[in-house]
Amino acid sequence: MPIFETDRPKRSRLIVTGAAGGIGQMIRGKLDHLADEVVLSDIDDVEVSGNEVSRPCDLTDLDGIRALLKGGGDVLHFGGQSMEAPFERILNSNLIGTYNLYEAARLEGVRRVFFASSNHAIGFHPREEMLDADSVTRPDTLYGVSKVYGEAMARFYYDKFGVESLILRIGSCFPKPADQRQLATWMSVDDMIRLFGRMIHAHRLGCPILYGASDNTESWWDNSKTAYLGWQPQDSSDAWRDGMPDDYWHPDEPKARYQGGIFVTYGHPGTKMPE
Ligand code: NAI
Ligand code: 15L
Repeated sequence: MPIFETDRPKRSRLIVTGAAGGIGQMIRGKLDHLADEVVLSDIDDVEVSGNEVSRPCDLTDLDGIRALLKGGGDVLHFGGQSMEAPFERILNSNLIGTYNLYEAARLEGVRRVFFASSNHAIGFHPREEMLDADSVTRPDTLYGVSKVYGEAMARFYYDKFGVESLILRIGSCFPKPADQRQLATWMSVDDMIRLFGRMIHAHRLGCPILYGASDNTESWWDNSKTAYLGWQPQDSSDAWRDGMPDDYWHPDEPKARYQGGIFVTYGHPGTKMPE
């Protein structure tokens, strides 16, 4: 049954972590219709305008995250390590950081979280395989492992404490697709904003897993099991198909065989950040 936008009203507050990052900077300024006040948070202060306020906070600081979430509002959780990195960094920003975010949500009464997961949680599936919300995870990096952990944290906080999450395994969210692989994985920022709308206005969200890609002709992901949200991507990578450099290597090379692309070829990233 479709969920109508009138089901749950505009929020008084929307909190965005990772607001200084690539996606954070693309979405800011496009959230006014979803909330009266948009709270932008990253490690350092971020530039604000209109209905935005800046509240810097390190995700490793539980008290700081509690202060950020005090007063409620939905959370768009984009903060964290967004590439492969030594375990120390993954541990701090993604494992401790995600626990702190969900624990602060429970303690401060936040009911709804958008969790920015990644295609690297499933990156070792071959490109010929169509995945859906029930596909097993096959992380391709320690970074991908941290996203599987984040998805489990989201699910646990829903089942046990009722904190709802929309888990989005984002493909490649950039202004435009950068290579042949991204013709399949690309997601436009406007399609992401439309998804925030479904998440915020849905009367019941639950804890669905979705794949974050636009309406691209080449597709490895099937979102039909979460069609109850009524999200329909409207953009497509096809506009960039002609003229995209042919960088599809030999078809048996791992970076061409697997959905995670070049991430599957990375070696162990080490444990500690260099001094
Ligand atoms: P990004 O690396 O540009 O931004 C991440 C932000 O998180 C940075 O501004 C950084 O300062 C902040 N951050 C990191 N550790 C922090 C900490 N301990 N405390 C507070 N802030 C911290 O990443 P991007 O591209 O904007 O991605 C956002 C999220 O979406 C990430 O979680 C990433 O894993 C996920 N994602 C992004 C994809 C994309 O295509 N851009 C694809 C798949 C997932
Ligand atoms: C990700 O998870 C990264 O955060 C992003 O920078 C891209 O590499 C993206 O995946 C991708 O697979 O294209």
